[in-house]
Amino acid sequence: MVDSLIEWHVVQLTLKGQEKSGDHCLVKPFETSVLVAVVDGLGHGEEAAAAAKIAVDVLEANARDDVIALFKRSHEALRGSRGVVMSVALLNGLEGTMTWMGVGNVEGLLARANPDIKPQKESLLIRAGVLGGPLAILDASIIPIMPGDTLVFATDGIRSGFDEEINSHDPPKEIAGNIMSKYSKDSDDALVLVARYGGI
Ligand SMILES: [Mn+2]
Repeated sequence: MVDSLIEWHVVQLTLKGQEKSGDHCLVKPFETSVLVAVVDGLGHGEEAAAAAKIAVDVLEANARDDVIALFKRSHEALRGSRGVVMSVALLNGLEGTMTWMGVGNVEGLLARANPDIKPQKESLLIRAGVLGGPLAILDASIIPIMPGDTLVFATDGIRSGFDEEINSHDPPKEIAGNIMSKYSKDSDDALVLVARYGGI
């Protein structure tokens, strides 16, 4: 799919025997920015899916808030639920920046299109905790992004090490498909979202 700022694709797999996946995502485009989020409800099945939906609904309804506020609101709304882990990125086309943040273990990776930029790949620093449960103090980071850069979010139904699949010449759909087919576990729901920044 192509939104104003990014070309993106999501692939997901529901754990065998479950009707619903506990892994959800949201891509919310604005005129000059786009919010990208991946949420994993704790455990799997119905209750995990319900918790993930609460988080996505909060993000959707408050998408113009800053990233830390989004996590705080989600945390409040999730009290009494299973809880979720979540990673979020806000790509700002006017400033050429990405603010990203994670709690729990939704892995985030940014791969650079320009081969001269060091480092070529950056990992999202994730804080320990569960939204709706015990939580460390929140922390977001902001980095510059350039057209062609590729952002990947993956839930823990995907094994680590998939960064080898990320490059700037393959379309997001192909990258997402390759990661899912080579790195998905059989023991959990799995979701991988790939977004390529196009700039304004
Ligand atoms: Mn999971």
